[in-house]
Amino acid sequence: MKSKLWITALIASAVIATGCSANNTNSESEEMDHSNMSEEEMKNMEGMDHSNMDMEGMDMENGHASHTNPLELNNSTGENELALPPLVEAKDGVVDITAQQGKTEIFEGVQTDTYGYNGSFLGPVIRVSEGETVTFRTKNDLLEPTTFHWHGVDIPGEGDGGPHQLLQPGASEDVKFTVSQGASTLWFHPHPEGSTAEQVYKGLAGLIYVEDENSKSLGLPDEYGVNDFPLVFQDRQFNEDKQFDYQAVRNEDGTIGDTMLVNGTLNPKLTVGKEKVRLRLLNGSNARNYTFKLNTGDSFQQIATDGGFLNEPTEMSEITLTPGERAEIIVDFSKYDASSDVALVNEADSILLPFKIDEQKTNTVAISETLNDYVVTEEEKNLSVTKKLELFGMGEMVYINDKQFDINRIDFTQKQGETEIWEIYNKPDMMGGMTHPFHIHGTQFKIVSIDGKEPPVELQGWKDTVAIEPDQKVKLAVKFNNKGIYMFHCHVLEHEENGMMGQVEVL
Ligand SMILES: [Cu+2]
Repeated sequence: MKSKLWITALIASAVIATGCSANNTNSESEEMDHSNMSEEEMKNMEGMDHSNMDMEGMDMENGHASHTNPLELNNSTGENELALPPLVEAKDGVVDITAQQGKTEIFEGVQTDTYGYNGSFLGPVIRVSEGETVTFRTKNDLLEPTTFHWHGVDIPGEGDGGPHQLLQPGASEDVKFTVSQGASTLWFHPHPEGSTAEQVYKGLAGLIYVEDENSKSLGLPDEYGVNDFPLVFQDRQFNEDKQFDYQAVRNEDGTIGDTMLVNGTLNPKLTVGKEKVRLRLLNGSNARNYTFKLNTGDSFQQIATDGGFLNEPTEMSEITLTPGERAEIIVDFSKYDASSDVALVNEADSILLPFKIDEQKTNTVAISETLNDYVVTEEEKNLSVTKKLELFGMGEMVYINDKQFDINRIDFTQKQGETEIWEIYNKPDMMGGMTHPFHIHGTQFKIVSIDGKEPPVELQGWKDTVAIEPDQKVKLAVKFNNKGIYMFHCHVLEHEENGMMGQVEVL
């Protein structure tokens, strides 16, 4: 089987080489070029059984290579006001979170079968504060096993919700921990081995806001749903009946779609005041990357990375997020008026989220010039590399250090509270390779260097997911504050599922 797969992959590689760029961007829309393929090869491909043998890096149904995110995104018509997830806080120290199935009217008059937390689709925003001891009372009301993984949360391994903590249908579990990290926008999603990608695709994803003393004193817009908005970006592909048919559209190199949902809303618009507004961006997609910018060409300020504030608001004209990554930005709408055509767009100028300006709503906030005291110390810069990881492959043949995930194998150990330098190299393949968003559970790390250089200012902050381009070598300073077993993996969910994942045990 293995050798057959390799041959298949070689054919596929040869075929898609023409249309594949080294960068996994979504700016291109292209059909696969079959011109350099022999008739014999074409016949073989047509006769192939896709049910148990997928073409690596290639989606035969749609006739294109996934390497380049070829499905173009729709433009939001802006006909629907953006859905705002319910904001929940602990009551008597407890937050109830139930994974359930339901039906959601995404398209007018049509019920789509979906998954959600505490509702039919997606999840709430759970707001906690640093120092607070909280119990997440999780319950699985699905008809299949799931887990509850807290992405970016500094939490003991036994509560992390990795593949070891499978919750059977009908089962409940309390996850109690003390919030020990600063203000940040984190998220949660399932992580069961073999069905993470499909469960997320159907709607299991929610946000966690951590607040602290600092975040309240910075003058940042922080009125939820007024001048502080969560934005969860997910591309999906619906079938003719407007249903998710994940298995039909699954792509081994990352499932993408042509239909943009923001907070689960199709064709969304967001009404904002003529004022500074804080947008908390999450790339919650299985595989698509986004480069966010304003259609006006105006810049905005980035204030936070995955796990906390940047030291200063940073002027940006665009920002790229790979799956799992977050950023907080401040957009100053005071220079626009009700007639302005302002929208958040993607790199290829597809309209993601048009804004409507409500001129009656104004507020002058003075945002602090200093937000954080993040630093990569000289000591951390001088530490030698103690863990080396090599990411390689595509499709079903994705590896970390030539190995695929085995739940019974611990790949590394690390001591609690000790900083180690992890060096991660994305080894290119014969086609150049693709960007892998590399994520470590249970910690926020610092990027020490990218190809030996200091990271750009927008990456000088706490991170839990880092985009590593082909042939790039990234050094991370990693410290775990808790003990237990944690996953590290590519956050292209299909890559993770295909084995691009390992385990570190913190002792
Ligand atoms: Cu990957």
